[in-house]
Amino acid sequence: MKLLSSGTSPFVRKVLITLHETNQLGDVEIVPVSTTPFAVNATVTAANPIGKIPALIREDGPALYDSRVICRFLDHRAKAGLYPENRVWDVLTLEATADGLLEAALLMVYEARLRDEEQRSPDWVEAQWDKIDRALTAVNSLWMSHLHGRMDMGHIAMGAALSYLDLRHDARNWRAGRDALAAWHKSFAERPSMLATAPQG
Ligand SMILES: N[C@@H](CCC(=O)N[C@@H](CS)C(=O)NCC(=O)O)C(=O)O
Repeated sequence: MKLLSSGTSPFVRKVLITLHETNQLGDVEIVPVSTTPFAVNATVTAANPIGKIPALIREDGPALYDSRVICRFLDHRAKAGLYPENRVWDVLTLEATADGLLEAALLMVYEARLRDEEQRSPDWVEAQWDKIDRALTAVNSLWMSHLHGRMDMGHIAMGAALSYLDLRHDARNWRAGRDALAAWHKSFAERPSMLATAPQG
């Protein structure tokens, strides 16, 4: 299998952490690509018509996307138990919260990098940050006991999301007033799978 990948994509990182945690890294060739909405990559669109990474190219079936589908596939393939039946809706909701936060964080980056100065909307950027702010507050108040339980895909998605905030939005100081979540992330970030997938490039 081939994983269309980039060294700084937090959605790719979710998949890489999952590959590490489920011991499947050796089954996947990492293929670095670069793609944005304005510089579409033909290798990516051949696998995923939406034009986004990660995409997982398989020998025995259509390419898989997006990160949620790929991670679920990898969990199923390894029988790793990252979506335990007794709390699967919680896991999926926490993963959706992390992914939603990440989508807003990425849109903020795209606004700054891909749009000309006169096209940018500071209000729109702040509205994206508001989504992130609400998500972080909700996780810090509602999800800490889940995060302190056995590791599942919710943990992996949240670990990747918080580390992306450190990478791209450090100045926003997401930890302020969220001691519980900050402490959880500090410990999760020390996992070998997190250390091995630190952003590159
Ligand atoms: N929901 C998707 C989001 C993936 C995504 O936004 N990937 C970014 C890189 S971090 C991308 O490929 N952007 C290119 C584009 O938006 O055209 C997933 O979970 O895989």
